[in-house]
Amino acid sequence: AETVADLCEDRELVVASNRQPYSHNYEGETDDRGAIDVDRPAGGLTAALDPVMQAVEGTWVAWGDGDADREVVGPDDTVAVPPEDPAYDLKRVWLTDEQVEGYYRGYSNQVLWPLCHLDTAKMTPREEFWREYRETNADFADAILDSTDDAGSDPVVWFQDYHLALAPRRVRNARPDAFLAHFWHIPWPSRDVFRACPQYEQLLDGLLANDLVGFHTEDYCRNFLDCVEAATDARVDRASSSVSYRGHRTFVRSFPLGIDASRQADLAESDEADEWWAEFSETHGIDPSDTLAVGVERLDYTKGIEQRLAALERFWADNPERRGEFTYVQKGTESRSGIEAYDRLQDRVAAEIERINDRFGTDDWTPVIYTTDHLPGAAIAALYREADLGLVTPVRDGMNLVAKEYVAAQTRDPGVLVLSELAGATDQLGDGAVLVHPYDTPGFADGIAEALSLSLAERRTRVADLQREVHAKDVYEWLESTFETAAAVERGRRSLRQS
Ligand code: GDG
Repeated sequence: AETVADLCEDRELVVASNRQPYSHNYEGETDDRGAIDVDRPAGGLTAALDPVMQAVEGTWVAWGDGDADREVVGPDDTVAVPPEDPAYDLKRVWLTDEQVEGYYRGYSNQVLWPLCHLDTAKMTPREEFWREYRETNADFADAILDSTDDAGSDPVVWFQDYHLALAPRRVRNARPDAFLAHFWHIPWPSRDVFRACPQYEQLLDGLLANDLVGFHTEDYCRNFLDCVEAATDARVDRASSSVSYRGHRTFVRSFPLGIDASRQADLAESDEADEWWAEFSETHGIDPSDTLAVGVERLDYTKGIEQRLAALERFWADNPERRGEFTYVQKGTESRSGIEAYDRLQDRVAAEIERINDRFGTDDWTPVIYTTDHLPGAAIAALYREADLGLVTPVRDGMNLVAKEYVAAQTRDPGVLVLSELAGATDQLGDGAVLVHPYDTPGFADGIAEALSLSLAERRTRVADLQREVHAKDVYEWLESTFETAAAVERGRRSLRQS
């Protein structure tokens, strides 16, 4: 919070993201308009940013959803949070059904998401998706401007992710004095892939209104600079990793996001984790002597779940002695349902698991235990802790925080991280993991066998190395380095203005 306070001094800090840090809901049945409940921050990023926002008393602009969210806001659409000790403003942006369909489910998740994960065949660039995306970005920008109107000069605005690529330009036009930063949580594709998007120029124009654009890895930064160079008349300076465009300079930097590693380790050792595991292992007949692998994700085609199931099937086929003893737990929460690619994936994953279980399963052993439930954090930590292998094998992933959580949760007999070459996290964790290629089924199956063969001493060394990395580069370090860089860029900008 100190680094953030340094940058913000007497300036207003505004964070803008699609998802809100707190959501309000009616208790009990949906049509019971009685007491209102608050859902707490869930994700690691929200949990890390929340105390910072409390310390600097900023404003968080996000999509508000539902009647209870509406009931608690004031005339400026703002509610003070956290509820028990209000410290900062949550300003809600309301979306029409058309906006939810076009901006969120449409352009964000059926154009930008597949584009940035190099799956252009899944792109659905409908005209109305783009229209709603533009309008919603304008709504976000207006809400941001509204919340900075009466603040002192030079507000600091920090945009999160691919939902808000256009908002920075509109804020910039109205507030040339503002300091604008953006963090992009998913990969940035190479320039030939990026061109597959019909609106590639407008997207770059929006993002280049920022003073600082952050990505998880150096590769994504380089791809971004390549795109800017190929598609605009901007001047790209590789030495300083910056872009001069329309009289404005944008710095491009990598900030690999981390997790709250200490919290994850504590969760893994919590009573709640123990209790959940006792019940889960009992229900599914898992013995302490069994070998266990785990996969934790949203059901998304980027996560490589089908490819992983193929490799596991190959492993059981090649290693019959492991049947009855080596079990895989897949936690796959439904996500973005109603979008065809996601509905089809859900069906295929369920069918594949059923087929594999029919092929190898016996009266007292199920090869793949499958749950689509959203589990409490302690349950996820228990799964990580108990698993001998953490299978994190996306076909493409901006970072992948599950890989880091698995590492941090190895508080007992250390397990092995089996990691895809194609995850952003591989830059940091590749050395201590067993690396596999998600599409190389036989190689992947061999990787599983290799991971299972590692000695205790070898597993300890690997986990110790990985834990050092995950604890040193945690989410708090990420915040600090982001704001340190932002402050340095801002100092440069001011001295330029004065000269
Ligand atoms: C995007 C990028 C990037 C999952 N199921 C449950 C649950 N989870 C939690 C995990 C983890 C998080 O969700 C998933 O984070 P990832 O990073 O793995 O993936 P995305 O959701 O795709 O996130 C990604 C990230 O943004 C951050 O920049 O790393 O590359 O795609 O924390 O533990 N948590 C609980 N119950 C569940 O059932 N409590």
